[in-house]
Amino acid sequence: MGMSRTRIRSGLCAAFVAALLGTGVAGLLGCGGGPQPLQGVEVRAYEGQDLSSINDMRENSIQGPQAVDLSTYRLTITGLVEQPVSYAYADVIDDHQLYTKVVTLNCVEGWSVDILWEGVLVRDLLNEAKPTEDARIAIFKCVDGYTTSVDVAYLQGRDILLAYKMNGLVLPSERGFPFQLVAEDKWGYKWAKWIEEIELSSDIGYKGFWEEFGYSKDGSLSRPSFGN
Ligand SMILES: Nc1nc2c(c(=O)[nH]1)N[C@H]1C(S)=C(S)[C@@H](COP(=O)(O)O)O[C@H]1N2
Ligand SMILES: [Mo]
Repeated sequence: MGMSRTRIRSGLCAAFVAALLGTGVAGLLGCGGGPQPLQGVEVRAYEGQDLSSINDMRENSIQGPQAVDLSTYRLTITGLVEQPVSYAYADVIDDHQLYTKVVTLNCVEGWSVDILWEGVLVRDLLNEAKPTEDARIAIFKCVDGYTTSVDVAYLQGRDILLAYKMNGLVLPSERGFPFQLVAEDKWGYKWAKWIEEIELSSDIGYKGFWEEFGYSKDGSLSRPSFGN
């Protein structure tokens, strides 16, 4: 009797999760345990600070919004690493400490947004892949063909997030689902969206998509965005 009730409940739970597949929230919901998130409402203030809205961001990505299928999606860490890794979406989120932080994204076009980001530390993922001593830069490769790079030292010396949520909601597909780099203190073009590969390289002359057009490789907000 008790057995069959349990079976019905877990069957319902599986059906519930199955119904959510494709919306980008499956995998975030465990069955049983803590509170289950319902359809989300965007957080607009955090510890007394007003936040921007997801809708304040402009969509000007090189190929428009990308639809990523989680059933085939992998995030890989490749190149100059001792241990190449390949994560499913849930591996990234479930197997690593999650952190939140309010960080401002500034686009060179003159707009900015203050957003509460949630994600894992890029450093924690790199530690699993073990970059070799020759690795100087990390190239972020995205589903839309976009690329950009940051120094390995920047990722290892600071708390840099790979975000899967913004303002409390799973990243919408136009905002980079499943993952966006929160490239704190760098111009928006360093904030790679729809990331599928992080390649470690020794090529300090490497230029990503906008860098090829003359934008700075370093991309620090404290320096001019154009030229190096
Ligand atoms: N994959 C990918 N990531 C990208 C871009 C892009 O075109 N493709 N544009 C960049 C630029 S120029 C900015 S300002 C930010 C903006 O993020 P948003 O479009 O979500 O506002 O994403 C960055 N990341
Ligand atoms: Mo931008």
